[in-house]
Order: sequence, then structure tokens, then C-alpha cells
Amino acid sequence: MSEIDLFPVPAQWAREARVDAAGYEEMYHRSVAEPDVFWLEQAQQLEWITPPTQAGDWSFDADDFHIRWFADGSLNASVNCIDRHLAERADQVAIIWEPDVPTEEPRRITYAELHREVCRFANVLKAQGVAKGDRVTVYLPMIPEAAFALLACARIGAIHSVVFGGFSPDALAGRIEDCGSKLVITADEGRRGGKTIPLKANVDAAAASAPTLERVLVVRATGGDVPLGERDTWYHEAAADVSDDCAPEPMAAEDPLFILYTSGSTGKPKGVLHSTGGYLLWAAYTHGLVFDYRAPNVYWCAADIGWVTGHTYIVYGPLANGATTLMYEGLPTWPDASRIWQVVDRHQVHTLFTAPTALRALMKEGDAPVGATSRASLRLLGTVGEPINPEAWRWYHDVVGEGRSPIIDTWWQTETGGALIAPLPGATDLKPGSATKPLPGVQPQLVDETGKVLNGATSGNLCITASWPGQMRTVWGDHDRFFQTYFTTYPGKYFTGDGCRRDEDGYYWITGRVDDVINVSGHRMGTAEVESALVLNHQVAEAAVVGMPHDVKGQGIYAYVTLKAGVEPSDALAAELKAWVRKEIGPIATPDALQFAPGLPKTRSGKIMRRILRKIAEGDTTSLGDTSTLADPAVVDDLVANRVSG
Ligand code: 6R9
Repeated sequence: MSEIDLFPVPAQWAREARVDAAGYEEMYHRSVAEPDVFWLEQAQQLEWITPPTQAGDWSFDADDFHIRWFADGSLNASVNCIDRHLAERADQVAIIWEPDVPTEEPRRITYAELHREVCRFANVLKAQGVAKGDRVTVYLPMIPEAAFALLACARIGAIHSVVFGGFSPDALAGRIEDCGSKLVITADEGRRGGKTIPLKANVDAAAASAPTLERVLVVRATGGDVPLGERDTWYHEAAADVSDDCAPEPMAAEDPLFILYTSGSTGKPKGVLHSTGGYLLWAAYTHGLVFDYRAPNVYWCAADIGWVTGHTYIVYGPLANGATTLMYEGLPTWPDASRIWQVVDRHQVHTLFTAPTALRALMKEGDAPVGATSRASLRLLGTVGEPINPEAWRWYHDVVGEGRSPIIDTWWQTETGGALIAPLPGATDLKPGSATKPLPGVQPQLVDETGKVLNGATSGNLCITASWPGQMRTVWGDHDRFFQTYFTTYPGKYFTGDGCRRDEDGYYWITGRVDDVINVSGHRMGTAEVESALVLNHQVAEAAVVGMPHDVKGQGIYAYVTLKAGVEPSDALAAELKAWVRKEIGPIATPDALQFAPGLPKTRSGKIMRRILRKIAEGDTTSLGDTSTLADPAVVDDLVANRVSG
């Protein structure tokens, strides 16, 4: 190992952290050697109604496929995130809310207030007819009511399904229908970076193609002029005369807590289902370990609640651990590139958790906007969502953290519930660009294409061989798809879809997806989803979408489009089709580059050779590999000649 690439644990962290290097080794060993004992012990960090006597009960094999954790235990997630803290920290701030507009006042919600707000919200949901097991779709901006709504669902045993506010009415309708939600919680409008998002209008548009939708609860956020129809109720009116106490619903550990839709390599987005006990424990356990959280430090995860990171590391993990969690309505770069650091100073943030794409965008603005702020409160810096390039890692470490704060690069997925591979601040020496080592309880394995296990320093496809409590339990409504997607590529193992290198020190380096999923600014997009949106347009005959390198987003979207006979390509049509995708799915799916292709490179059996399309999109046209198996090799020359830049 070259010394230059190793950042040892800072002395203060080594002294003060709960887990040091020896502690990690011991914990890891125990988690694998005696998983039942280990997990029943860890489970004690939650408050149970009935404490579990069983830990993991699972099999990844086809003939006995099942995953259960703590199955005889019962609990309520909102009690764990709120009620149990009241004796000790009723007056501690639970949520700091920082508004989009810097001149507006932040909100500070104590645990006692959170209890009242969540109980009221829960009572409103009950009055709207929501009962245990019902699905509730949440389409809200980053306002405290988003956290209240999630916890209120948890309190009464309803299953929340959050849809990111940037998704279009069509994408929203699909997600409402798939899980059969009768109620949507939204706001008049959202705000972000000075722009407003017409959330309520989007729900109205979605309703036309979402027949299961019966009622809409509207939170007043901006005060915009939004007409209410027959199925709509203002939240503040409904909350005016409900009690501020609500008895929590006892839930079995395996009862669902939430559904969150995510993109896969094929088909429509999957409703990833998480359980109450296992997920909540994973959220609390990993938040406690990787951020070594101590009250009353201010902890800020700058994700959106529409993604799993917001679920686990803004709401469930920190609140289960009695933290002060900061929720930010806006963008890190608005009104200018200092904003994120001003928020750090304003609230004396101790731990900041953000994404490589945000760091790259900030880095582009130079060091001056950072230097204009103090950041003296920072002690820990986290990252998530995509591989972090060593250059961005070093900038985060040296410029933002002034060398003081370890960089906690957490690798995980919507499916995993929380971090699986990540350093511990008091235990793990860091290497820029590596998520380092598996957390106790996590058993990664690298395999080759044929499934052969690769040992030692090597590269391969990343699998996890043993279940962990935070593992997803099913795809909503399609258990067979769950099994097929994750457990059949390498039988008996969970396949992550990621490629990975393991070095001579046993450090893991995630290299990115090996399937047709692309990672745009840390957001997962299935190429198939963008292709389906394009071919819905009457002018499009066929489309193929691949990722291309992008210096801020990590990956951009490159679309090849074959038009129907008689339709002429033009710049105007390219712009029209980009706008079409934006409208069909949402702004995050807008192609960065769109090339008209008279033909796509296909094998004689009609399979599109994406390998070639990726190479052309990357601008690497010298090594296209073997094109002799193509039905018409000439199409490649045309594609190379007419490549567009993003
Ligand atoms: C939490 C989240 C999951 C995919 C995952 C991988 C990529 C996430 C990463 C990372 C390298 C990290 N990914 N964290 N790659 N280093 N620290 O992002 O969930 O939206 O489901 O995306 O993101 O490719 O498979 P999700």
C-alpha cells in the first residue's frame, strides 16, 4: 500500500469513537461467527413491544426462498423515533428545517413537538380512512411535513410510498397504481433553488390515469393559489380539530414499513419493500456506527426524502438514535456556491453527508466560495450515491474539511436499506475512492461472469452471500420478480448489479453498474425506462439509451433515436424529444445528448449491441471491438460520423 494513498484515522477519532480498529475486527468476526447472538444483541438498541427471540431466518435458494428477521418481535417505528426519546430529550431539537430562501427563518422542531405533529398527522390520516396495511403515496417537497407524514404512516401501520417531487404526473400515476394507493399526500407547490414545482397540479394530472386514487391531502407550503376539488382536503384544516395524541399501532417486525420505487435494468420501476423491524434496526445500527452519532451534534444528510438516502439517513436512522437532523429545502448551489457551507455555519453542522455529484458541481466553482465560510464545526464528511472520484474525495477532505474530518464513503442501494460497505471514523484508515470495508454483518463476495468465486486481490461482480436485517423483502406485488432479479444470476447469492475491485488490503472499490442501469447525479435510471418513454412518441420508431461520462453528473444520458419513415431529423426535433422524455418521466431523465440513427447496431438475432453504443457515446471510437457479428456493420460508420456531444 503506498503511504500517499492512505489517510489514517485522525487521533481524536481514534480516541473518542465508540469503535476502534480492534473493536471493528472483533465485531466483524462475531457477526459472522455467531450471527444470531450478535443480531439479538444489536436488536436491543430498538424499543420493542415484544422483544424478538429469533434473529435471521432466511434462505436465498430457489426451493426454500425466504427472508425474515426478528420474526417473533413487535414494535412501532414512530415510537422508536420519537416517544422513547421524550423522557430524556423532549426539548432537544429533533429536526432543523432550513428553507430554500436564505433570508427566511429556519424552523426548529423539538422531540416533544415532533410527537404532537406526528400524532396529529396520524389522526388526520385515520380520519381520511387510512388503516393498517393501506398504501399512502407521499409526493411532498423537503418540508418538515414530509418527515411528519412518514412517521404518521408508521404510527398507524400504513405503508408509505414516497415519490420524488421531480417526477412527472405520468411517473407518479404509475407508482400510485402499482401499489394501489387510495390517498396521496402532497403540497400546493414545492420550492427548490428559487423555482416552484406545481405538485398539486401534477397530482391532478396524475389522477386522470390513476383510478385507485380517492383522496388527496394538501399541505400548504408556499401559499400559492391552488384550487381544491372534491377529492382534496387542506391538511391544516383537517388537523385543526384532531387530538395531538395517537396510540401507536403494534407492528410485527416483518410487517412492511414502506415501499420505494427504484429503477432496474428491465421493465418498469420496482416497488422495493422494506420491513419494520429489520429495516429500522439497520437504519439505526448503521447511522450509529458510520457516523458515531452523539447528541446534540447537528447532523445533516443533504439528500432528498424521495430517495432511500433521505428515508434512512434523514428520517429513520437519525431519529431512532435521538439525533438532531437537518432537513434542507433547497439546492447546495443556490443562490450561490457558498450556500451549502453557509448552512453548515448557520447551524453549526458536525456531520455532513452528501453526494459526489454535488461535490463535483461545487468544486467547479473553485475554492473561494468554500474559503468564504468557516466550517469550523465540521468533524465528519459522508458521501453516497455513486463512486467518488479521488479528485473530488481529496477536495472534500482537504478544502472542505481542512484535513480534519474523515470521509465516510458509504456504498449501498435502495434494496439494502442502509450502508453495507463503509469506513468507521474511529476504525478505518481511508483510501480516496474506496468505500473501504464491509460493516459487521455484511459478507461480500466477488464472482466472475460464470459465478466462480474470486479470492484475494481481484475484480468481479459484487454479491452478498448472507442476509442482513435491512435487506428488502420483496418487490411489491411481484415476489417472483424479486427472486428473479437478485437471486438467479448467481444462485444462492444476492447480486448487487455492481462491479467491484478488492485490493491487497481487502478494501472494496465499487466500479459502477454492470447492468443497464445508469447513475445520473446519483439517481438511478433504467435505460429501458428512457427508451420506453422515447418510443411512446409517434415520430420515434426505435430508441437505445446508454450512459456517457459527464464531469458533474458522473454519467449523462445518451439516446440514439431512429425516426419513423418520413420524419426528418432536425435540431428542433432533438430538442422536442428531450423535452418529451422530461415530461414523461421527469427532469432527471432528460437526455444530455440525442443522436438520430438511421439504424442501430444489431446482431443477426436482433439484439442491440449496447457495447458499441456505449463506446461511441464515450467518444472512444477507435476500439469498437468485433463488429463482424452485426447484421449491418455499415450502421456503425454512420453512428461514428454523426456522434453528438452532450
Ligand atoms: C444509496 C443509493 C444504488 C447504486 C449502487 C451503486 C451506486 C451508491 C455508492 C455507489 C459507489 C458508493 N452507489 N453508493 N457506488 N460508491 N458509495 O444510492 O441507492 O439509488 O438505489 O443506487 O448506486 O451503483 O448499486 P440507489
